[in-house]
Amino acid sequence: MARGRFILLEGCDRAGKSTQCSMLVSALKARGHAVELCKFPDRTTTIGKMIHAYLTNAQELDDKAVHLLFSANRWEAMQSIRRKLLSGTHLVVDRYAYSGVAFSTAKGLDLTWCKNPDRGLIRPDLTFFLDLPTSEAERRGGFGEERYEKRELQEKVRDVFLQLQSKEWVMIDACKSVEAMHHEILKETEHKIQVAEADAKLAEEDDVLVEDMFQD
Ligand code: NYM
Ligand code: MG
Repeated sequence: MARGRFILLEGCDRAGKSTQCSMLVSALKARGHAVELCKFPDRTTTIGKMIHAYLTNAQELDDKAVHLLFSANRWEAMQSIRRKLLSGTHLVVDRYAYSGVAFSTAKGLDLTWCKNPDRGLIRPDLTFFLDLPTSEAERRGGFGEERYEKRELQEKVRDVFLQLQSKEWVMIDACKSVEAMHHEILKETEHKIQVAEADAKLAEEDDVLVEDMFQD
């Protein structure tokens, strides 16, 4: 049996990631796949609550300390993510380590320093980057409510994201309609799943997880 695929959606704030994640989960479910949604930061855990307090300006924290909390919030989810993927459940993930590096580097921390705590996390099989010009993001509702939702910072964040781009990335123009984006994302995801299933049938070995985030 093929393990589940790790499908990541990344992008700046207000690009439409959460909408696309839930549409993708529903579409995959409707096609009979076992699939779950995961979101980072996961604000429900003890670490996630500290992150939430920081993001909503209820609490001040050193930039490096909060960077490590975001990373720890991913590490605390790894056992559960590994178990789900190995049992054949696909995961649609709303933000991950690329957001971690992009936001902290944009604030002025060193890029390599930012990557280090996330090294060895499970690597996504497919990453969609929802690309939206900052001027357009600003026009969308709610921009400016949380820490980081400022034009100058978002522009820097986008630059770092683009530096981090790797071969499993698919660029999505987030100015397109919700439906058009969904169509593209679903098509690429289904293709990825079909190839994995076909490979698993042919292969002698197990379909293994890759736990080498940022190790190349
Ligand atoms: N963010 C998110 C980080 O700064 N580092 C991280 O590792 C992650 C996962 O948190 N502005 C930032 C990006 C967002 C903010 O995310 C909250 P969301 O998706 O709006 O809940
Ligand atoms: Mg947000």
